[in-house]
Amino acid sequence: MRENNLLPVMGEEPAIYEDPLDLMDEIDRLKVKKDATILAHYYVDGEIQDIADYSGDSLQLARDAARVETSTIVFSGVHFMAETAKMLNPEKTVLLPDMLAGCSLSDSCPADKLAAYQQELREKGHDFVTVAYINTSAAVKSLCDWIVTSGNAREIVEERVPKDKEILFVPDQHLGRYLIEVTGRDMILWPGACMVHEVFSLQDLLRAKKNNPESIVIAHPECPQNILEVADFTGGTENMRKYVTSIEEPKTFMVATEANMIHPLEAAAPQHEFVPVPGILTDTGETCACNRCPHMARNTLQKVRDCLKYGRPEILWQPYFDKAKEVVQRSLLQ
Ligand code: CIZ
Repeated sequence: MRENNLLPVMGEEPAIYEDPLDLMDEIDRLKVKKDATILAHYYVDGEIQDIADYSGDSLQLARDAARVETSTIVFSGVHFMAETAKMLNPEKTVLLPDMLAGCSLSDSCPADKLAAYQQELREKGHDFVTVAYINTSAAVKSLCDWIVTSGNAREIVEERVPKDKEILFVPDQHLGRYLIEVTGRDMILWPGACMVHEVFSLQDLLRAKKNNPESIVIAHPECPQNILEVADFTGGTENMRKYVTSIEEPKTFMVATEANMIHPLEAAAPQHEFVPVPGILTDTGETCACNRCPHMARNTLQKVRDCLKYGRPEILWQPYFDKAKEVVQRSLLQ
């Protein structure tokens, strides 16, 4: 159970304490009354993952969203994920518990800047396709040729992006660098990074590994190269889950991704111990709890209950969704 139910998120007023078990019961009742399905990303609090109808990574949740039959989808995650759900199932009312749940990667690549850069590259004679990580706004997606997630990026780049084209990869430079390494395709990289994966402490990871040489380091490809170099396994969240379940003998895993990922890993493979890799505050050199995404943390049981109860905040259809939808469908559903 989360102990910090009373803690405010990013400058908000502290919430009034409500018993999490009562909230869960209320959410269950409202879900039926409002004909809703709850989707939760692996990076939200474990208690929200537990009450969700489906939990998973962006790829799986996008596919789940496309198949939802209830009239309402509550997407407990961040804004770009709820936009994707709306594009894939436009007739549904899609609710996001907190409209301010954004993404540092998405913010690093605004649509107007991307359009200007694409124009500049064309004027310089580059013949390229734009491949975007799913962590981008729908406006950015509408300017791209392919959308990838950490779960299908390698496959899309290897099997579907024409070999005779250059690739502009946005917005995550670390995932892009990893893809260059595993696919052998050259890419022009946008200089974005995830605020959580950018700050893992290599020093702490090496110390932990030295103290426990038998431990296995699993890292997300959004991590910088220095972390991936010491990882025994690199993969997105769903691949991490599959990897740990494939090992029967109890092990200790050092996990270099958002710390809430420990919850589905423990549920899938309870024989193992999972230790979150801490982040580092670069200006002070001190370790911190920044392996938690502040945007994902905006999702609380109270906000899930409130959005079910009041039917807002809602993701509304935008004109650029039509173009973005084509790219998303082609990339994630076919
Ligand atoms: O694709 C996703 O859901 C993200 C953001 C990370 C992951 O690896 O699942």
